Amino acid sequence: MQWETPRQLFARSALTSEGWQNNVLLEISSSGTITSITPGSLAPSGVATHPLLLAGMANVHSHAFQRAMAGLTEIASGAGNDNFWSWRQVMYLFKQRLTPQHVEIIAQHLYIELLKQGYTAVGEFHYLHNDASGKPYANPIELSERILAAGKASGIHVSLLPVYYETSNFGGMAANDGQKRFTHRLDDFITLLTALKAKEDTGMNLGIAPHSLRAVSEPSLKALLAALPALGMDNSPVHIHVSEQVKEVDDCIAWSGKRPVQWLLDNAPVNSNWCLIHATHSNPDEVARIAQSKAVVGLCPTTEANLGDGIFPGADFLHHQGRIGIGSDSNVCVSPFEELRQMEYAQRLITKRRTVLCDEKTPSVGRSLYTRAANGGAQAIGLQSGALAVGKRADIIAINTDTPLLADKQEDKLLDTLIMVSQTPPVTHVWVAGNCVVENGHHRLEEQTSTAWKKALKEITA
Ligand code: NGQ
Ligand code: ZN
Repeated sequence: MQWETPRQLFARSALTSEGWQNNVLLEISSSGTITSITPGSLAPSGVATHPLLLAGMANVHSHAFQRAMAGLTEIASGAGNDNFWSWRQVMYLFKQRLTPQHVEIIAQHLYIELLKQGYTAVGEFHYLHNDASGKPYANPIELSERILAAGKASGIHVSLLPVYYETSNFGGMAANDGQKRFTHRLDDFITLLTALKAKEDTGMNLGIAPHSLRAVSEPSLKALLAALPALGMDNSPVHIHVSEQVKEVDDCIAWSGKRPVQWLLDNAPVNSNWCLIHATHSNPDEVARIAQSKAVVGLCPTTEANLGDGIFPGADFLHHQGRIGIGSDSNVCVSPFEELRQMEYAQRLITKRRTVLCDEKTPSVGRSLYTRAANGGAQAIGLQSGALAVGKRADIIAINTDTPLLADKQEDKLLDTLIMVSQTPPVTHVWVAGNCVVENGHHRLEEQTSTAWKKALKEITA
């Protein structure tokens, strides 16, 4: 599909890598890179004036199919002990009903929603690989291709993170029945990576996701990492769920004598290519070590709240200059602004302080959260984006500031209001690598996609 590529964008105000600038003219190359940023310009004739431009946000962690079960897991079972693990049982049943067509339409619908709310890229932690009986599809990359098709149709950038999954718990325990759509043998997984690597182009980049230390044995994790250079993936993103639940920490200690983050940092070459998803139950030593590794912690505040995970020690991590990104994970929330608000509020509730995730250099909570998550998010999914700067991808959003809450506010106060105050999402335009995919709040496929989504949901829940 051809999207319109403007060569110039003009804004009265823009948050660039140099800070806030006024009357900014941005020029974009035909390949979708920002080639110049000139503050103090006049709007060229025929070029629209946007009130406010920001770098688009990367969503570092999504399980697209879970968008279709949002709201369906909120009725108590009656036993009084609903938790992450009982939610997971429901999710395992739900995913059994999904056909490849369902996977594609759910993802396409989700990606349009993400774009309309201001995300310009998504790290899809993709672990549905097999059919409902656990057999590979005739085309073993069928479901990965469905995700990529959804990305193409929507126009969002997809960083595809195929999941390697083999065990049900630490120490090589066999995968259970609920996990049969996820599992591979290591050589088959490497074949899958080879096939997907050949599809890597401007619209997609490939990483890997060993699911968790629970789901991947130590020898397989090491063999998988050792296979990356031959695949041309030495610098590709590596994402892993780690230390999300207390039970996972306890099980890891029982298996190895170490906590999960500690075990990972001791046994894997964690560096700036890595993204540790959740890392919720990290102790002060682990927090300092993650920051030092330059890995990004992929925080998913709304899902972590929804699933009763706990709260990551964010204040301590920022104090160590730790890098963060945000993920919509189970997709109960599709707004980057709401995700960041929940992140800050969780920190306030646990520290009993205000204005937590910021520092003297960037005292605005909104600006601190936004710039950290945009930069860290781009790093985590391997994209040159996350800031308005020459040489970065033109992943950009425009905000309507002519609303009761935003009018008459400027710069940091504007961003603080956008993030910390609940309001109608004011994103008007979204460009992904320079292509305009949301225009005046509208995506050209939204009506037909929502019709297809409703039909799919009917089939799935029938
Ligand atoms: C997931 N959800 O991969 O969808 C997990 C549950 C698991 C989150 N981690 C499955 N939020 O961890 O085994
Ligand atoms: Zn997850």
